[in-house]
Amino acid sequence: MKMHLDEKIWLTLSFGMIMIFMLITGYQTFAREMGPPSHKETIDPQKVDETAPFDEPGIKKIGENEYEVVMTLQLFSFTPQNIEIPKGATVHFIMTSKDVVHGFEVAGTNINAMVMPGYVQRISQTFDEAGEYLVICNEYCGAGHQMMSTTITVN
Ligand SMILES: [Cu+2]
Repeated sequence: MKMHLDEKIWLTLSFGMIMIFMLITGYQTFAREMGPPSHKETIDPQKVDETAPFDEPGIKKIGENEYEVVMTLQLFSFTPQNIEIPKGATVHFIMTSKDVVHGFEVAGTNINAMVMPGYVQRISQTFDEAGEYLVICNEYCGAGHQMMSTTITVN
């Protein structure tokens, strides 16, 4: 098979680039442990109500202006509802779903996560600005999906 010199050059270049990208990604994932987390924290979605800490969803003060919010998501609500925290508080959300895949998006912040049945989702956020933040489910979860919302009030 006769190949044009230009074709050989481009083939070598593109193959080389793919190899370099794979090496960089592989190095970051395996040597630097920068890969996305996988199966980190699991839970039996049928037994959420009996499994700590989800047997007691709510807001808990755990330090100087630091709070822990244990939250369950279910068709079509967030538990607890209407969270209130003081300005500047750091909130650690610990969430799971009792049924299908839901979303946890806090408008006006960069919190935007999937909450899946069988998995525990953890997100920490410091609320430096006072106001009422709208929390919505952004994963279509059924006929009442558009009603699934709550608020976080920072004052
Ligand atoms: Cu939902």
